[in-house]
Amino acid sequence: MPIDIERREATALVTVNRPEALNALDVAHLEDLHDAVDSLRSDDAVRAIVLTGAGEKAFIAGADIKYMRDLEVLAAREWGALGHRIGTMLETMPKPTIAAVNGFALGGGCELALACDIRLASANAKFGQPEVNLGIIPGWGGTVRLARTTSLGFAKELIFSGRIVGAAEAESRGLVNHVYEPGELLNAALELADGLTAKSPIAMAYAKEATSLALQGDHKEGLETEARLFSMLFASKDQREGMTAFIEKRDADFVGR
Ligand code: DAK
Repeated sequence: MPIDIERREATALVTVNRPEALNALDVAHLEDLHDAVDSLRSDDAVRAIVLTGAGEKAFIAGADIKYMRDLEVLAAREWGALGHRIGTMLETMPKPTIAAVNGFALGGGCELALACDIRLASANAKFGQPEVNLGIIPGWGGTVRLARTTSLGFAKELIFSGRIVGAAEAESRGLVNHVYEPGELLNAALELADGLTAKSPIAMAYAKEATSLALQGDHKEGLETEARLFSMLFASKDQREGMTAFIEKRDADFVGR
């Protein structure tokens, strides 16, 4: 299968499976990744998603350069739109998405990691937007999300120069949340995801919706959205259950309503 989906209770592990090409995304892999993310997005049994790459060398080494070389303008536009749809789904679906970056995350690979809510990396991970070396620019959200996640100056430096950075520098810039030894990364990502699946899914969805507004749109509107979502949770069973569980000194059993 181009993309493997492994369900581990409420966590879905999605693996791009093309290690012989460092998990570069050709049409089959990009379309399959789109369908996988789309189906998990609307599956209520799935409460968190971990995205990674097969093998020990790469997360995703970008869009497939051999495929893209002969694209014409309209086909390039469609190719860009498909990658954008995946990024937007990862970014906006009402459940957390975690990138477990286990090696090269270049070009489109870095962009898909950036579309996830949280990025964990192995110590051998490498990040970059080297599109400029191919005569193009990032086309799956990198120009916007890299700047929003790190800083405008750092994003411009990486995008203009194509420079590849290691995990330690990525961590120091806020591009990744934590760095692990390669053998520990996947377990750490799954453990984090499993922990998030135990929270109230409705509180998680609202937390993601409100926090995602932090760096976009109007500040006042963001605060109003937070206030609206916060108060709406007081109509949920999960708010009553979470607070009752605290008072009764037991674990909460959330139902997502
Ligand atoms: N595409 C196709 N094949 C790739 C690939 C890629 N991005 N990356 C690696 N491979 C393949 C290699 O061709 C090689 O296959 P064979 O030649 O053996 O058949 C195999 O993977 C192993 O790679 P290497 O032999 O090169 O391995 P090394 O360890 O020596 O080097 C490397 C690893 C990651 C430094 C090197 O492979 C590399 O530089 N790869 C390219 C990285 C890159 O430039 N990535 C960004 C791609 S551009 C758009 C929207 C989005 C995009 C574009 C347009 N529109 C809106 C239109 C996105 C663009 C990109 O992602």
